[in-house]
Amino acid sequence: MHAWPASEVPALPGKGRDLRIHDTATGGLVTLDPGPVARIYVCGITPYDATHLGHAATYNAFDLVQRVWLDTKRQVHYVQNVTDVDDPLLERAVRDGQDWTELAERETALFREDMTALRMLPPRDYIGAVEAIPGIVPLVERLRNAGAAYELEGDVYFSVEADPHFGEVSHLDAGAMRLLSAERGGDPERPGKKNPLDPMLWMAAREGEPSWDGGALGPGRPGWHIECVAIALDRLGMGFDVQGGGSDLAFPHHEMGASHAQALTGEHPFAKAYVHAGMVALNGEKMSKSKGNLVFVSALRRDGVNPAAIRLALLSHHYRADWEWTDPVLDTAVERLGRWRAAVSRPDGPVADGLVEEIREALANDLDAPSALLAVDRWVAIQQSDGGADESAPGLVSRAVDALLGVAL
Ligand code: 5CA
Ligand code: ZN
Repeated sequence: MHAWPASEVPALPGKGRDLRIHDTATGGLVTLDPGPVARIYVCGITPYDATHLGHAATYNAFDLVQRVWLDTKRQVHYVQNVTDVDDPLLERAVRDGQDWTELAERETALFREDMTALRMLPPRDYIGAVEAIPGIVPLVERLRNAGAAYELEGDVYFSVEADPHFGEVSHLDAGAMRLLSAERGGDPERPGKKNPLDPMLWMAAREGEPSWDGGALGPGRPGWHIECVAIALDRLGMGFDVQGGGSDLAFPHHEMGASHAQALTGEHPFAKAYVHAGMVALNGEKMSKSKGNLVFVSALRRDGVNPAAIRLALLSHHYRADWEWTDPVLDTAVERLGRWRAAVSRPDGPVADGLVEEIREALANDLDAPSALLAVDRWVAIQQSDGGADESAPGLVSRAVDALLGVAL
């Protein structure tokens, strides 16, 4: 699958700092030490509805990770999937009487447009679940041959006992796991499973649903977690730097994915850090496609809202916080964008080298974008009150805000 075009990342003087970030598995901050090519896998959308601000906030967090790494003069191998076949997508297609492939293609195209408008850097590999199926089948066969998977009425389940590290990503107790499993695509109540938490690896073909050749597994379609594992192992291999997504993916998705990969390879860990973004709410509830309480990026753009203002609204919240989208959040961002644009269009300003370091410091400290915005606000305020004679400063500020925060002034 093709991704979307990259916006240019302006070069900055000096070099950024190594990223310290919160890792769900250890429950604290870790300083990442990627090689010359940093490796990150970020879970992509299930394309049955347009990009909402919750998605945008999560992808914004991982775009910052990529920008911090680029600023340390590393390359970044960023992989993202598209869950272009799964229960909710098929259910939505049936509900609306449309072809599921057309629905997925249309919403993925809109997602690309939204990401481009928001200046999110694209992944190097953008891979759909459907195109990953030929790589998924042999992994499921291997798990079954190794005794880490079993068959139940034609479906194949992963046995969570096969991974001695199961539970070490989310650290939940069995009761919480069971509840979340039922809420998030699992089937803990199904009779005949060895452990109620065991997730499906391969679902035998169902009447009226699409299916693919599964070799010895028979025709069917892949489970959700193995999709991301197959893509990540194929493109990045074990022990990559960051597995990313919203906090609702910590369990079961990232827990199960880690266990699949660890059972397959006998190695640990799947990812060196598991990084999770907070949930964006609307009217007091998490924005979600299933609830329908959504603000779409494309709708805001259609209403004439500048994508740079949307991005500033996202950046004004710490990525790990749960927060609420409200009109004042956007109004503040629109006002800030105007102030910043006016400032960088002036012929001179206060020396900005220190500001660049402040932005770098804030982002390296667990992606503290709100502090980075406040640092820019301070430079703008000093320029307004005292002027400043450095003719190169407005250009430097503009380049730093673009390179590190993805906001074009
Ligand atoms: N396709 C799977 C991942 S493999 C999936 O979860 N798709 S999704 O479309 O439901 O979500 C895409 C990303 O947006 C996930 O990382 C999810 O955690 C995040 N996300 C969904 N809703 C919100 C929200 N309200 N706030 C913040 N992030 C959200
Ligand atoms: Zn995923």
